[in-house]
Amino acid sequence: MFPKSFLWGGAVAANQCEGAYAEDGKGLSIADVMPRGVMGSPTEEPVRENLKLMGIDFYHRYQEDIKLLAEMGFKTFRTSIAWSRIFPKGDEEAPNEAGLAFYDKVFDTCRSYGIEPVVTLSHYETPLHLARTYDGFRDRRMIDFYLRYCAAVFQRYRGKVRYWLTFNEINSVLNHPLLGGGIWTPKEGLTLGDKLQAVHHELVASAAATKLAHEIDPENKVGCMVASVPYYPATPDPEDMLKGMLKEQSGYLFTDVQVRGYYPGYMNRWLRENKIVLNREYGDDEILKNTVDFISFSYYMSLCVSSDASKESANFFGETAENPYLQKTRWGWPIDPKGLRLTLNRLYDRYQKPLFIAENGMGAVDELIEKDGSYTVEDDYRIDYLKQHLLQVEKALEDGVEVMGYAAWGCIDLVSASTSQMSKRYGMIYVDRSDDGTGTLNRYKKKSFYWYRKVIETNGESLRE
Ligand code: BGP
Repeated sequence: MFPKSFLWGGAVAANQCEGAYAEDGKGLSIADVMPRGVMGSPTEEPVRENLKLMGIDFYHRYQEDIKLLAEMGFKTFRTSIAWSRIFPKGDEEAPNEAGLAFYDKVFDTCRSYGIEPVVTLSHYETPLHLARTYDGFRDRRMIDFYLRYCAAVFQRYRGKVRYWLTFNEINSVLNHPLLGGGIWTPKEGLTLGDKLQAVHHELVASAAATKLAHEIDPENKVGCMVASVPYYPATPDPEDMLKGMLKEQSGYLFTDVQVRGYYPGYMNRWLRENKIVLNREYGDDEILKNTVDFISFSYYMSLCVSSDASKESANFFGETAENPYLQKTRWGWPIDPKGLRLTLNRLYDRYQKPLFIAENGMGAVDELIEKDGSYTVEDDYRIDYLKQHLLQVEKALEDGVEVMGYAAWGCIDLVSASTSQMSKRYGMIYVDRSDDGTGTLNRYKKKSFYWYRKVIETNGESLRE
């Protein structure tokens, strides 16, 4: 059974839906120069092919969009603040009033429908100037720029926003340094030490932001946000098992620090083995003790590893082995609902903190059809995916795990983070826009819209129908 207070809802990110990339004083962000997501190199200037420049025009249509989410019965809406709307370059002294005013309207609209905003402070959208001038979080000065931004929004939205996430998928900086850490130097030019130094700066920034949020409003609840991927051993060979454990440590590193307040022992082994000396300043350990109130994570898949190199192949997710028990999405993401129950249990066993599923969903190609004089999408595949995952959330609740809520990723279609495509859709609301940028931007309700509305209305009871 889902608790009465369960936060049903969905999630988006500013850079993938707002558009209006240069309006009302907004500065450029890294997303504005990544026309191919992580699949290609960033460009010097924004180019027209970059679908994120217009996104789904949420900037001008937020009222219509939030109204639709309210119609589905949303209790929560996770979005991010585009840092470069508030501090266009990132290192200014004073915030941009027009940017602040925009989010006042967004959060007020949510509140008018009784929707609780969950706000990510940095979701793959570091101001471009900070990336290019400072090499993002490799530079310690980023901590102060980030905190200045946090202070401005914590003060401005005091009482309007109570749930904050410090960095989206903070562990992504290891694989995607530009996306996760605003690091302009190409990935190939970075050592593990460079990346761990940036990690340290982000962790200190996150902990200091947590402290600040609590000082500005004791009602604030701050969460970390990690991409959670369980790694399964390809066989019962202890070597495979161990490999999975080591892989998982590169994710746990972040939650261990953000939830426990200090670096785990295996971090010392990493540093020793790779001969890395981190630059840690006096006082950092004290700051790290400001731990989060809850843990949020994205869950899309499990992956499989083998100690036998011939069984692994290089792909989008690194070196992984095939899992013969799982189907994949069209983009090759393994589908594993039971892995979500496993993840929830593992995180809860490890930390005993409330968990919030900040993202989950399936990217798919949808076909808009005409039905009863209107347009819709018969997305039974999406309904099935979400249903199977939510049934596992319910099982985790029965296991005794404290789950605060569930936010379906891309509840309204938006531009993909990894590929920058529009055709990789997650939504329950269809947005008429194609990969070539054409389309009316009209919104249409998919079959999953009505399905999710019923799930929320019955507090999960209808999942068992
Ligand atoms: C997560 C990101 C999101 C989002 C999602 C789906 O990693 O936090 O921003 O986009 O993945 O990924 P994609 O858009 O690449 O399909």
